[in-house]
Amino acid sequence: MKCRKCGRRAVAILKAYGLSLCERCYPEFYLNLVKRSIKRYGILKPKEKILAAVSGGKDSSAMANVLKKLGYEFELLYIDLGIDHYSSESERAVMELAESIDVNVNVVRLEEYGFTVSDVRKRLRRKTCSACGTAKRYIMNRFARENGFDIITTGHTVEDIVSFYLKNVAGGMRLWAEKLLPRNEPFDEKIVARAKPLFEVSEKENMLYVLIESIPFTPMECPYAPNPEWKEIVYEIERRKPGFSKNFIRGLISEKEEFDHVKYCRLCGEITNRDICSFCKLRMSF
Ligand code: Q46
Ligand code: ZN
Repeated sequence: MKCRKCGRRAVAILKAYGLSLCERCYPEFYLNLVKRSIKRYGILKPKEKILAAVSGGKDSSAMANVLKKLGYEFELLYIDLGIDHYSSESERAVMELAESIDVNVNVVRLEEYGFTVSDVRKRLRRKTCSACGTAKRYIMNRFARENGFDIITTGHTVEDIVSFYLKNVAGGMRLWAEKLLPRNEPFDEKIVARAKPLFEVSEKENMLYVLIESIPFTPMECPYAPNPEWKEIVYEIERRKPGFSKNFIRGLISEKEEFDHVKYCRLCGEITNRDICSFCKLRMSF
């Protein structure tokens, strides 16, 4: 297959966009993709002091590189969770990444708080990921606040968001959760805003970007990672219906926006998201 832009051999076959690109044209496409979402959803604001949380994996490494290329000023935060070889390998990748983009990197070790994720694994076993998530959120927020950062960015992808949503719905949990939004504003002065610059980007797109651009990352997976069954479901739907995940989250966001802008019908005063409610509109046709 040939590159749609220049006719060279295509390496990126992007079914969601009906597009094939070569390794020279793909990075530009990717940068524009992220730039567009940041703008469209107001994910980052000018002059914010950004703390980019990185894990050493492909997604957050792609995020840090793209923020740099788009001209943002930021520092990195790596949290050493104390997961044996996985943590040391991740830290090595983060140090290489920081050097490649010439950005300051901060390291916080969970051990400083008296335990590691491996300790959690030994004692609480099944709750490893939820405890690890609690520790990461706590450290990110506290570090950012104490060091004067305005916003924390994470490398969450479109698959993270869609799989989280489906899992919640299937488990009978409430549909609306902060985790689904591209940006969360703080509701208290102790909380630092959070943003997901890659929330419209897929893991495959990140992988292509880090490989083509030779961005340092580790392919190693956390040994405690749970069975990725919900993500596999999302990949399977995406395989059969290319573009599903992106359309899905765009739909979620616009639904949320409508929800946030509750209005009252000009004619009857009932709740609606327009000027005149659909019932009154219906009545008007009789
Ligand atoms: S939560 Fe669970 Fe991750 Fe923590 S214990 Fe490993 S897999 S690192 S994203
Ligand atoms: Zn090309």
